[in-house]
Amino acid sequence: MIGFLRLAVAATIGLSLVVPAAADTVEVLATGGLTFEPTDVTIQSGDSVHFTGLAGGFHTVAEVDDGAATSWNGGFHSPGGASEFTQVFNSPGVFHYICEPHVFSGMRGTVTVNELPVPTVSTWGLALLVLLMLVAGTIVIRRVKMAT
Ligand SMILES: [Cu+2]
Repeated sequence: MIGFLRLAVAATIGLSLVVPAAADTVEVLATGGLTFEPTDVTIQSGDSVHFTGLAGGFHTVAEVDDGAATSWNGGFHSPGGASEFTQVFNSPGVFHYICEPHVFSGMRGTVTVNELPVPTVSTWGLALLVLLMLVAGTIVIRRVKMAT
């Protein structure tokens, strides 16, 4: 019984300390007004941006260097004629993109990707750990009392 409790407590500590952050997906809409809404988004490393509304307005999504209008740099690029496009960002940095047909109308945006935060102890993990420690402590105290 005590061996099982030790294992349970150790597993709880391990699980509560390493809680991977779930990857998020941010929505960006290519509008009829020749804008990306929102124009600038900030995400965490590992998150995605989902671009929609591309086909209706003949929009594209193409990464460019440093926000320049024409320096297509071979980064992410929506397939031609796609109605939607998803890009996963696994590296921190600032990524500028344009709509190629409408770049001179100012149709552009940026994705700022921040470093993934250091994992922290989750509230539920901590609560479960405290509960298990209370149960284990109670059992140990009862066994000590029974033995004496
Ligand atoms: Cu466009």
